[in-house]
Amino acid sequence: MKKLLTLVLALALVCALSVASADVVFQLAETHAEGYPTTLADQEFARLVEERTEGRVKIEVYAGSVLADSENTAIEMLQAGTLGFTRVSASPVASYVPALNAIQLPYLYKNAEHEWAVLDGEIGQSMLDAIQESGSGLIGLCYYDSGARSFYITPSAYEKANFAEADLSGLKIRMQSNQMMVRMIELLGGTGVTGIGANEVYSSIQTGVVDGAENNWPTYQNMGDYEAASVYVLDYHTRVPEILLMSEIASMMVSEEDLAIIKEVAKETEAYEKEQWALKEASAEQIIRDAGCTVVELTDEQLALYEEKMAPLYDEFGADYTDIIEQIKAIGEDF
Ligand code: GTR
Repeated sequence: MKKLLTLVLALALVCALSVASADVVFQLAETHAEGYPTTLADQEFARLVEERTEGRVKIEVYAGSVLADSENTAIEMLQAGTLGFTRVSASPVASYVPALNAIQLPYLYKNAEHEWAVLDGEIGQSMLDAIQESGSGLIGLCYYDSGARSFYITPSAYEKANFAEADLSGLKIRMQSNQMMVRMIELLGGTGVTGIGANEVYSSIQTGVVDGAENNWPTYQNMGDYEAASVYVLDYHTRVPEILLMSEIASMMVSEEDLAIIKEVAKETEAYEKEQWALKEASAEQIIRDAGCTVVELTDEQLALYEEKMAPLYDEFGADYTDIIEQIKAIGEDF
C-alpha cells in the first residue's frame, strides 16, 4: 500500500513537472498604445500562438512602452534574453542588421502594393533570414504595415525653411535611431536629432528641443504630435515596415514544433494588421484634417527634388546591397 502511494505521488509529480515545463510565458513589448494597429496585431499573434500550441506557449502583450522605454532597449532586452518578443520599426533594427537599410531607402517603392510584393516575396524572407543569421540574437518573424513617412513641423519652422525646394536648412528634426535617417535630414540641410523616443516627440517639440519630426499619419495623430507641430508636409520620403522580433534565447525555450508554429502564426497576422492599418490611416488623416492642421501636398517636381537630394543614401548605405535594390526596382515595374 505504501509502495503504491509512493508510486502514485511520484507519477503525479512527473505529470505536474511536465505540465509546468511545457508552459512557457513570454512578454511582448510594444511602443504603441492599446488599439493601435500593431498592438492589435501583437494581441492577435499572442492569441493564435496560445491556441495553436494548445497553451504550451503564452505571450503577454504590454502596450505603451511599459516594458522598454525605447525600441533600442527592447531590442537589447531580446538579445539579453530578458524579453521574449517585441514589435519595432525596421529602422532601429538596421543598426544591428545593416542589410535592413536596403528595404527602407527613400523613394524605393512606388506604392504600398510594390512594398508588399517585396516584403511578402523572396527579398522580404531573405531579410528576415538575415536577421537570424546575423548573429544579432534576434529572429525576424514578420512585417507589419506602417505606411509612408513625411515631415511635420511647427508653423514657424515651416516659414523658416523652404519645403517647396526640399531645403530644411536650420531645422532640427527628430529622427529614428538609425544613421541613415540622420544622414537623410543632413542631405536636406537640416540636423537630425536621435535619442528621443516616439512617445517623447510631442514634449520635445513643445519645449523647442526639435522643430519637428517625421512619421506616418497614424503615429502623427495617435501620439498627439499634430497638436505640437501642425504642419504636415507630404513628401512621403520612406516606407519603413514594422517587424515582429523574437529573442533567439527565447526560441531555445520552446520545442522546434512550437517555434515553427510561432513563425507560421506571425506571418498569418500580417493580413490582419494591414486591415487594421488601412482603417487607422484613414481615421487618423480625418482627425488631423478636422483639427485644422496645414497639410502640404507637394507637386511631382517638388517630390523629385526630395528624391534627388536623398539619392546619395543609395551609395552611402546601399552599396553592399545593389543586387537587392535593383531587384526591388525591377519588381516596381509591375506597379
Ligand atoms: C512609428 C513606428 C514606431 C516607432 C516610431 C518612431 O511609425 O510604428 O515603432 O519606430 O515610428 O518614429 O520612433
